Amino acid sequence: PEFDLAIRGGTVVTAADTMKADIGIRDGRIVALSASVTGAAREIDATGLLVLPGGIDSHVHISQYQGPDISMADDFASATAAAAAGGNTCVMPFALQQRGTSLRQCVEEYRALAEGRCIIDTAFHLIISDPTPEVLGQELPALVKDGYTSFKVFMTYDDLVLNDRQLLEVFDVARREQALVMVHCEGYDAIRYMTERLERAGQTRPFFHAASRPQVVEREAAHRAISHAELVDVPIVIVHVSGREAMEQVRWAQQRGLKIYAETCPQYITLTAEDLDGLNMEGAKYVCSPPPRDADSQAAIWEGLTQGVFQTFSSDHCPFRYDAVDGKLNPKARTSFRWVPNGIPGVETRLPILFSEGVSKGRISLQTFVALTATNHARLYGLYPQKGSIGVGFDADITLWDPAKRETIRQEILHHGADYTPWEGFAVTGWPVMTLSRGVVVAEDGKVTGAAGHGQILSRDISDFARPRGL
Ligand code: DUC
Ligand code: ZN
Ligand code: ZN
Ligand code: ZN
Repeated sequence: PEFDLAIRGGTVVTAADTMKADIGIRDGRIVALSASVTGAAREIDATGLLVLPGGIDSHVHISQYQGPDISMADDFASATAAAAAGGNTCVMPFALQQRGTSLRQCVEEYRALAEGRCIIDTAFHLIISDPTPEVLGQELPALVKDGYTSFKVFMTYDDLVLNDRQLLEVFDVARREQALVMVHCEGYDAIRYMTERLERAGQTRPFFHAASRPQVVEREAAHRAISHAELVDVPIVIVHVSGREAMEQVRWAQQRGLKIYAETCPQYITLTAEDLDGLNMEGAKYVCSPPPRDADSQAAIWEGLTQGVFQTFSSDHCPFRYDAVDGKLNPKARTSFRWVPNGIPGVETRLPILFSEGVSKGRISLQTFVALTATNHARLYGLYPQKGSIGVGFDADITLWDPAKRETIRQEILHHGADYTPWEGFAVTGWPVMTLSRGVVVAEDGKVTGAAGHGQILSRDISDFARPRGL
């Protein structure tokens, strides 16, 4: 047969178009897109379904080292299984440099954890916590050439924070190597000050996590990161923008012609700081950074999503078990919010939440949905045109989507390693029915069918979006 597989009768959606078309697949790639594709060894009937580029989640944390007493709830097998069940075909986790260690060695350790375990394709960003002359001068340039073309830096956290000079030095390397820097914008000193003030007042429940890092803390850091990026003339991505104030900083910078890109996440359109106010310690289930804000901020995030301020909508999947000594309620966490690990699980629920709240409720088009969940991730991080769209030559990374299916998000239907979901009981319209990774069905009707090891570890190209303004 001419094709290994044909997907027939569906409605193909890309970031540009919606069209009735059949897809022909050979050797894991899309080789035909036309009104009718026949002559395939196998056919999938997509009548009544949307045929979408598989979701790409460019911000997930998997098996990331959290210190001696805390463990992440997912390994590469469970995280990629959950991702596949949620309609994703590619995830981008982080290889974290621990201070005092070689970046290259850290990368090899994370690769070893992922090797042979992934169900869908995976590509690592780097986290730079110790920008020594060796890291800046040799290791980073070499790693960029090896396909690690983006790295994240933090403006807070004891073990990760970079000072302004270090931030500038990393930006400078990024400019020279045309790598893309993702910046976690929250100010270290302001958080320390607020945390100690709250603790002195006995305000230590998880609820006060949000009060310890209000919007002004994120806004100030976003402004500082943007200003440093302007000084160096380097494009950057402001990740996990949580509310109006940081969104307005990004919009202001974009209007000035700066190459400032931005990401937001499901928690910032669906949760608020009130969710941290659960009975007793339940609020710990919602502790993430930046924290969810309020209704006005949710409206601002929608403005940003519809006006093009945000290029990507990622999960920031960062899973910890709630009821576990190495998770949300570790012994120290019971004494103060300061010790509750920051992060929530969400890789499996990202697409349904944005589809339901965005497309089904008429806030965004199908094209915007695809751009925000797949195409822009591939373009921004150097996987385009291998991934991120449906067209001849792309990997056959495809999700069949039922736009009318109603589902209620519940822990019992999910595949992640966490023991809860922040969206328990959340009703959605629109759900993935089948996920294909390079032409192989890896999830179908809520069952993961892909084999660990099918997913490959990808290296990425230099991104066009990382080109400085002057070049
Ligand atoms: N930053 C992230 O990107 N994820 C989880 C926690 C954090 O601070
Ligand atoms: Zn993180
Ligand atoms: Zn972060
Ligand atoms: Zn994150």
